[in-house]
Amino acid sequence: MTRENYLKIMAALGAGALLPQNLLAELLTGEEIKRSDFGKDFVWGTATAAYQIEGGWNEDGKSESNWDYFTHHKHKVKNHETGDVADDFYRRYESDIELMRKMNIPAYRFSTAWSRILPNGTGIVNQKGIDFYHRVIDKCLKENIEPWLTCYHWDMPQVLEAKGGWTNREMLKWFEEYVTVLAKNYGDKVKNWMVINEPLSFTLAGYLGGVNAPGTVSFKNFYSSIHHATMGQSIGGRAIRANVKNANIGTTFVAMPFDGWKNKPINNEVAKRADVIINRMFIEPVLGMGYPVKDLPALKHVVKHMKEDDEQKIKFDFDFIGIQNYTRMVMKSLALIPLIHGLPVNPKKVTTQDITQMGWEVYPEGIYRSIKQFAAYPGVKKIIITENGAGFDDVVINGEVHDSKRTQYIKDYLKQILLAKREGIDIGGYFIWSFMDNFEWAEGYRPQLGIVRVDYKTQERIIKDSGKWYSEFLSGK
Ligand code: GCO
Repeated sequence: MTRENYLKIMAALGAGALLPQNLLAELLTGEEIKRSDFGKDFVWGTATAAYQIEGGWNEDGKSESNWDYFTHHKHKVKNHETGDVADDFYRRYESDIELMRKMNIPAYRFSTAWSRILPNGTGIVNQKGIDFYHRVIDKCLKENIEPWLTCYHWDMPQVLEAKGGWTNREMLKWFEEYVTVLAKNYGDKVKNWMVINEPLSFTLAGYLGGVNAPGTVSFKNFYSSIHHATMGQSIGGRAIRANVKNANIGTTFVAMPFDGWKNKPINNEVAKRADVIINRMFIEPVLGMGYPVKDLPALKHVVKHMKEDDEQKIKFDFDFIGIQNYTRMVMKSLALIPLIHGLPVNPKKVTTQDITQMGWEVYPEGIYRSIKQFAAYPGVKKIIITENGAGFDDVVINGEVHDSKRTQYIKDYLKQILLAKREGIDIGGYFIWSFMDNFEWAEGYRPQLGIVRVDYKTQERIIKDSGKWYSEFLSGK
């Protein structure tokens, strides 16, 4: 989500002072990181999501998804762009996975499109959809790339969204059925699973902010979808546990630190409220801590949706927690704004560092702080960085992309991850967002977050300098 969209949402929602920079980080300055610094078992990968790369939106029995519907009918995406073709991964998955291999990338995080698997949302399974992901998974295995499967990265069959999607409690059954189909079909081959990608994003941006599918602007929808998505995490986790032997099960969250502008108490309070919404709301119930209502009384509107047994069913013992960090936000009080009573300050005011195409401050310490915050929960066993990356304006010069800012970004964030690891936190892996440029939701195709460039006219791929750096780093010791 861009900063502008965050602002819109924060404005609807109700949304700092700079913490001193992490002193310890200075210890790392100048040190070149090596793959071996992270240990032998550390998982290195890149990530994508179905709707952002696949295209083939109505091929082989796939039904219309909520994102197909949203891009075709709501015209809220920049330049009215759609994922109809995207990176054409549906046809090019073989050469794309071969490219990953060529780049020495050992793990690939991708998601499946519910609308390919169960076009009606529930019921009849579409064998051609099932087969597509078998081919993707088999190709990964053949190339010695470990598949990491995300069950839900924001796209569902439109028939279900039309019934309210995550705002409808029936979703708990629909979702369980879908995840069970995935687990039963792919469980022999795929051992690493993530249930839901960033529940915050589709509940906040989709049901309240109106900028993602389905595009509603409703507190009522927001509150009900929060509870059902939170439950979905555990329900999905249990469905995988029941059907996949030796599964490594996680789920992924937005993770970013919030500071109060100029460290003023009133702004720090805003930062605390934003922290509840963005970082705490979806994980704490799963860990058995309940919704953080004490720190944000408005969450009583979420709790209202709890039914008998939900308190038990909402818990799940995840093997790992995926955290996705790009930036941090500095918050300033604005009483009129509901819920959070503040807004993020323009990052230009808080940093002299680069701002990415998404309007996000480059803030490497943020990933360290988020890791520390999530690792502090006693119920969190292991952390995996399931997304991190940056969008910058890339230029092709003689068939090359010299994206030095992106390479520097990745190196600087990796140093901070190493720092947290050296403090004894169990961090199991790192996935760059993204393997290749792709459809960036409400922003369309302008933001380029890939380490591989995609020319959308020709579908040509060019490994950017950042991709070359990653591949060299991975081949090293
Ligand atoms: C997310 C999604 C990705 C985005 C990426 C850049 O975290 O928002 O998982 O699909 O493309 O984060 O915004």
